[in-house]
Amino acid sequence: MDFGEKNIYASLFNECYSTKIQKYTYEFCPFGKASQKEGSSSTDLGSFKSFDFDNKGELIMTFEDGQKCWNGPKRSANIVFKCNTENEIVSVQEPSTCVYRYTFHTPLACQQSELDRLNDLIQNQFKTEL
Ligand code: MAN
Repeated sequence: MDFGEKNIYASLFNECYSTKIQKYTYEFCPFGKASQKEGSSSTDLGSFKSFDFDNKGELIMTFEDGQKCWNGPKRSANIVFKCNTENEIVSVQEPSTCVYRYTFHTPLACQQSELDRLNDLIQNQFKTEL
């Protein structure tokens, strides 16, 4: 498995994240399972299948073979990783019934170009203060 440059994504092993969004609490454990909870009931949204970069260079983690949807497919989830300061699920959509899309913020997804841009901002700030 590809854990990214310097294997940084391996640090997500055995971690789980969850966020309450309206009536559901959405959870996922990278390399484990994704679920949707409501009160004491939990619906399986799938198990970890793959870890790929899309055409925008964003990392997508795919979970498949979850609990079957009434009159529909087995539930599945795609987790889109975006560069930000905290590890946090910030939104979950259901673009088609029983197909879920999480947006997950993590500093692990920051590319060198984004770090360079931040560095430029800091340098410029410093210059104007001198
Ligand atoms: C539950 C939830 C929903 C899903 C429906 C489908 O209510 O899992 O997200 O759309 O089942 O019947």
